[in-house]
Amino acid sequence: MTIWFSEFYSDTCKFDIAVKRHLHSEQTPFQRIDFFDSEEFGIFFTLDGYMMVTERDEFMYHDMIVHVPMAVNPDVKKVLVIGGGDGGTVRELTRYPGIEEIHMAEIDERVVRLCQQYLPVTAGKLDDPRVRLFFEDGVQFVKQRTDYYDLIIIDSTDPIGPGAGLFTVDFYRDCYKALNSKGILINQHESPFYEIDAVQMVKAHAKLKEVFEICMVYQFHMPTYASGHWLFGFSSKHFHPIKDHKREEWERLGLKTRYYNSDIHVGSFALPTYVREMLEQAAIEPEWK
Ligand code: AG3
Repeated sequence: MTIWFSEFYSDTCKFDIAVKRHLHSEQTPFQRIDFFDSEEFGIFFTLDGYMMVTERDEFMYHDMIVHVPMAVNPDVKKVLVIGGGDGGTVRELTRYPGIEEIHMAEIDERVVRLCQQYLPVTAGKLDDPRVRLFFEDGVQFVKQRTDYYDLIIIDSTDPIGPGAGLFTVDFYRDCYKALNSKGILINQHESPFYEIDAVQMVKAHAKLKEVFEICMVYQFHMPTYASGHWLFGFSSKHFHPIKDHKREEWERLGLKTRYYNSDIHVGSFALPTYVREMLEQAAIEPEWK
């Protein structure tokens, strides 16, 4: 008998992975956490039934969430990661010798501890001396900082459950305040294809446009997320992701990456027409604020 993990992408469409072993299941005060082992994707974990990280494709997500902003401002010294309890984003950040301080505000300590146990390659740099973990709500955490970070990365779940507060105008305003005058904000920006994700994509863009001077969206291929087509937001006070792209400077760092490269950097901001149109039409509605 084969056991399958299924994630529904709509009422009539789902994605299945054959499970070799269900390694762990736990309900925390915030969410349900499950770890599985599989032939195709290796070990993977889900929160409230939604895919978060698989051993096989996490490099795509973590390359694109970190190296895009770092190739725009390689002088980043102070970074805040909100969410990201699996440690993949922090791992990529620790590869930059110039980064002095990495704060991570993760609401659920159990995600961190279980990823350290089951996904050590992803979580393996959380003990870097530059990293400080705060097991706090990111919404409250950013309120307490002003003019401090060069880069904030919102490595969140979808806007349901504990991640909902990370998709509000007030939260984006607090992030703006916590960033310095050259600050960049990267956010997990959902996906354009299935209705349920596309609605959130449009809302997030409309809200970020209210707050940041420069507000762009870039795409990447993510096999284990709905439709395989996922987005990050690049919002910024000063740097433009293409005009200020420091191609040579980043390449001189000599970082070996499996997904990101300088051509992908530029290409990822070229969006399909249907996505561009959805984003252009995104406008804030009073009840979203
Ligand atoms: N963050 C979750 C991205 C959204 C997943 N959504 C979904 N499967 N419906 C992953 C954290 C990686 N550090």
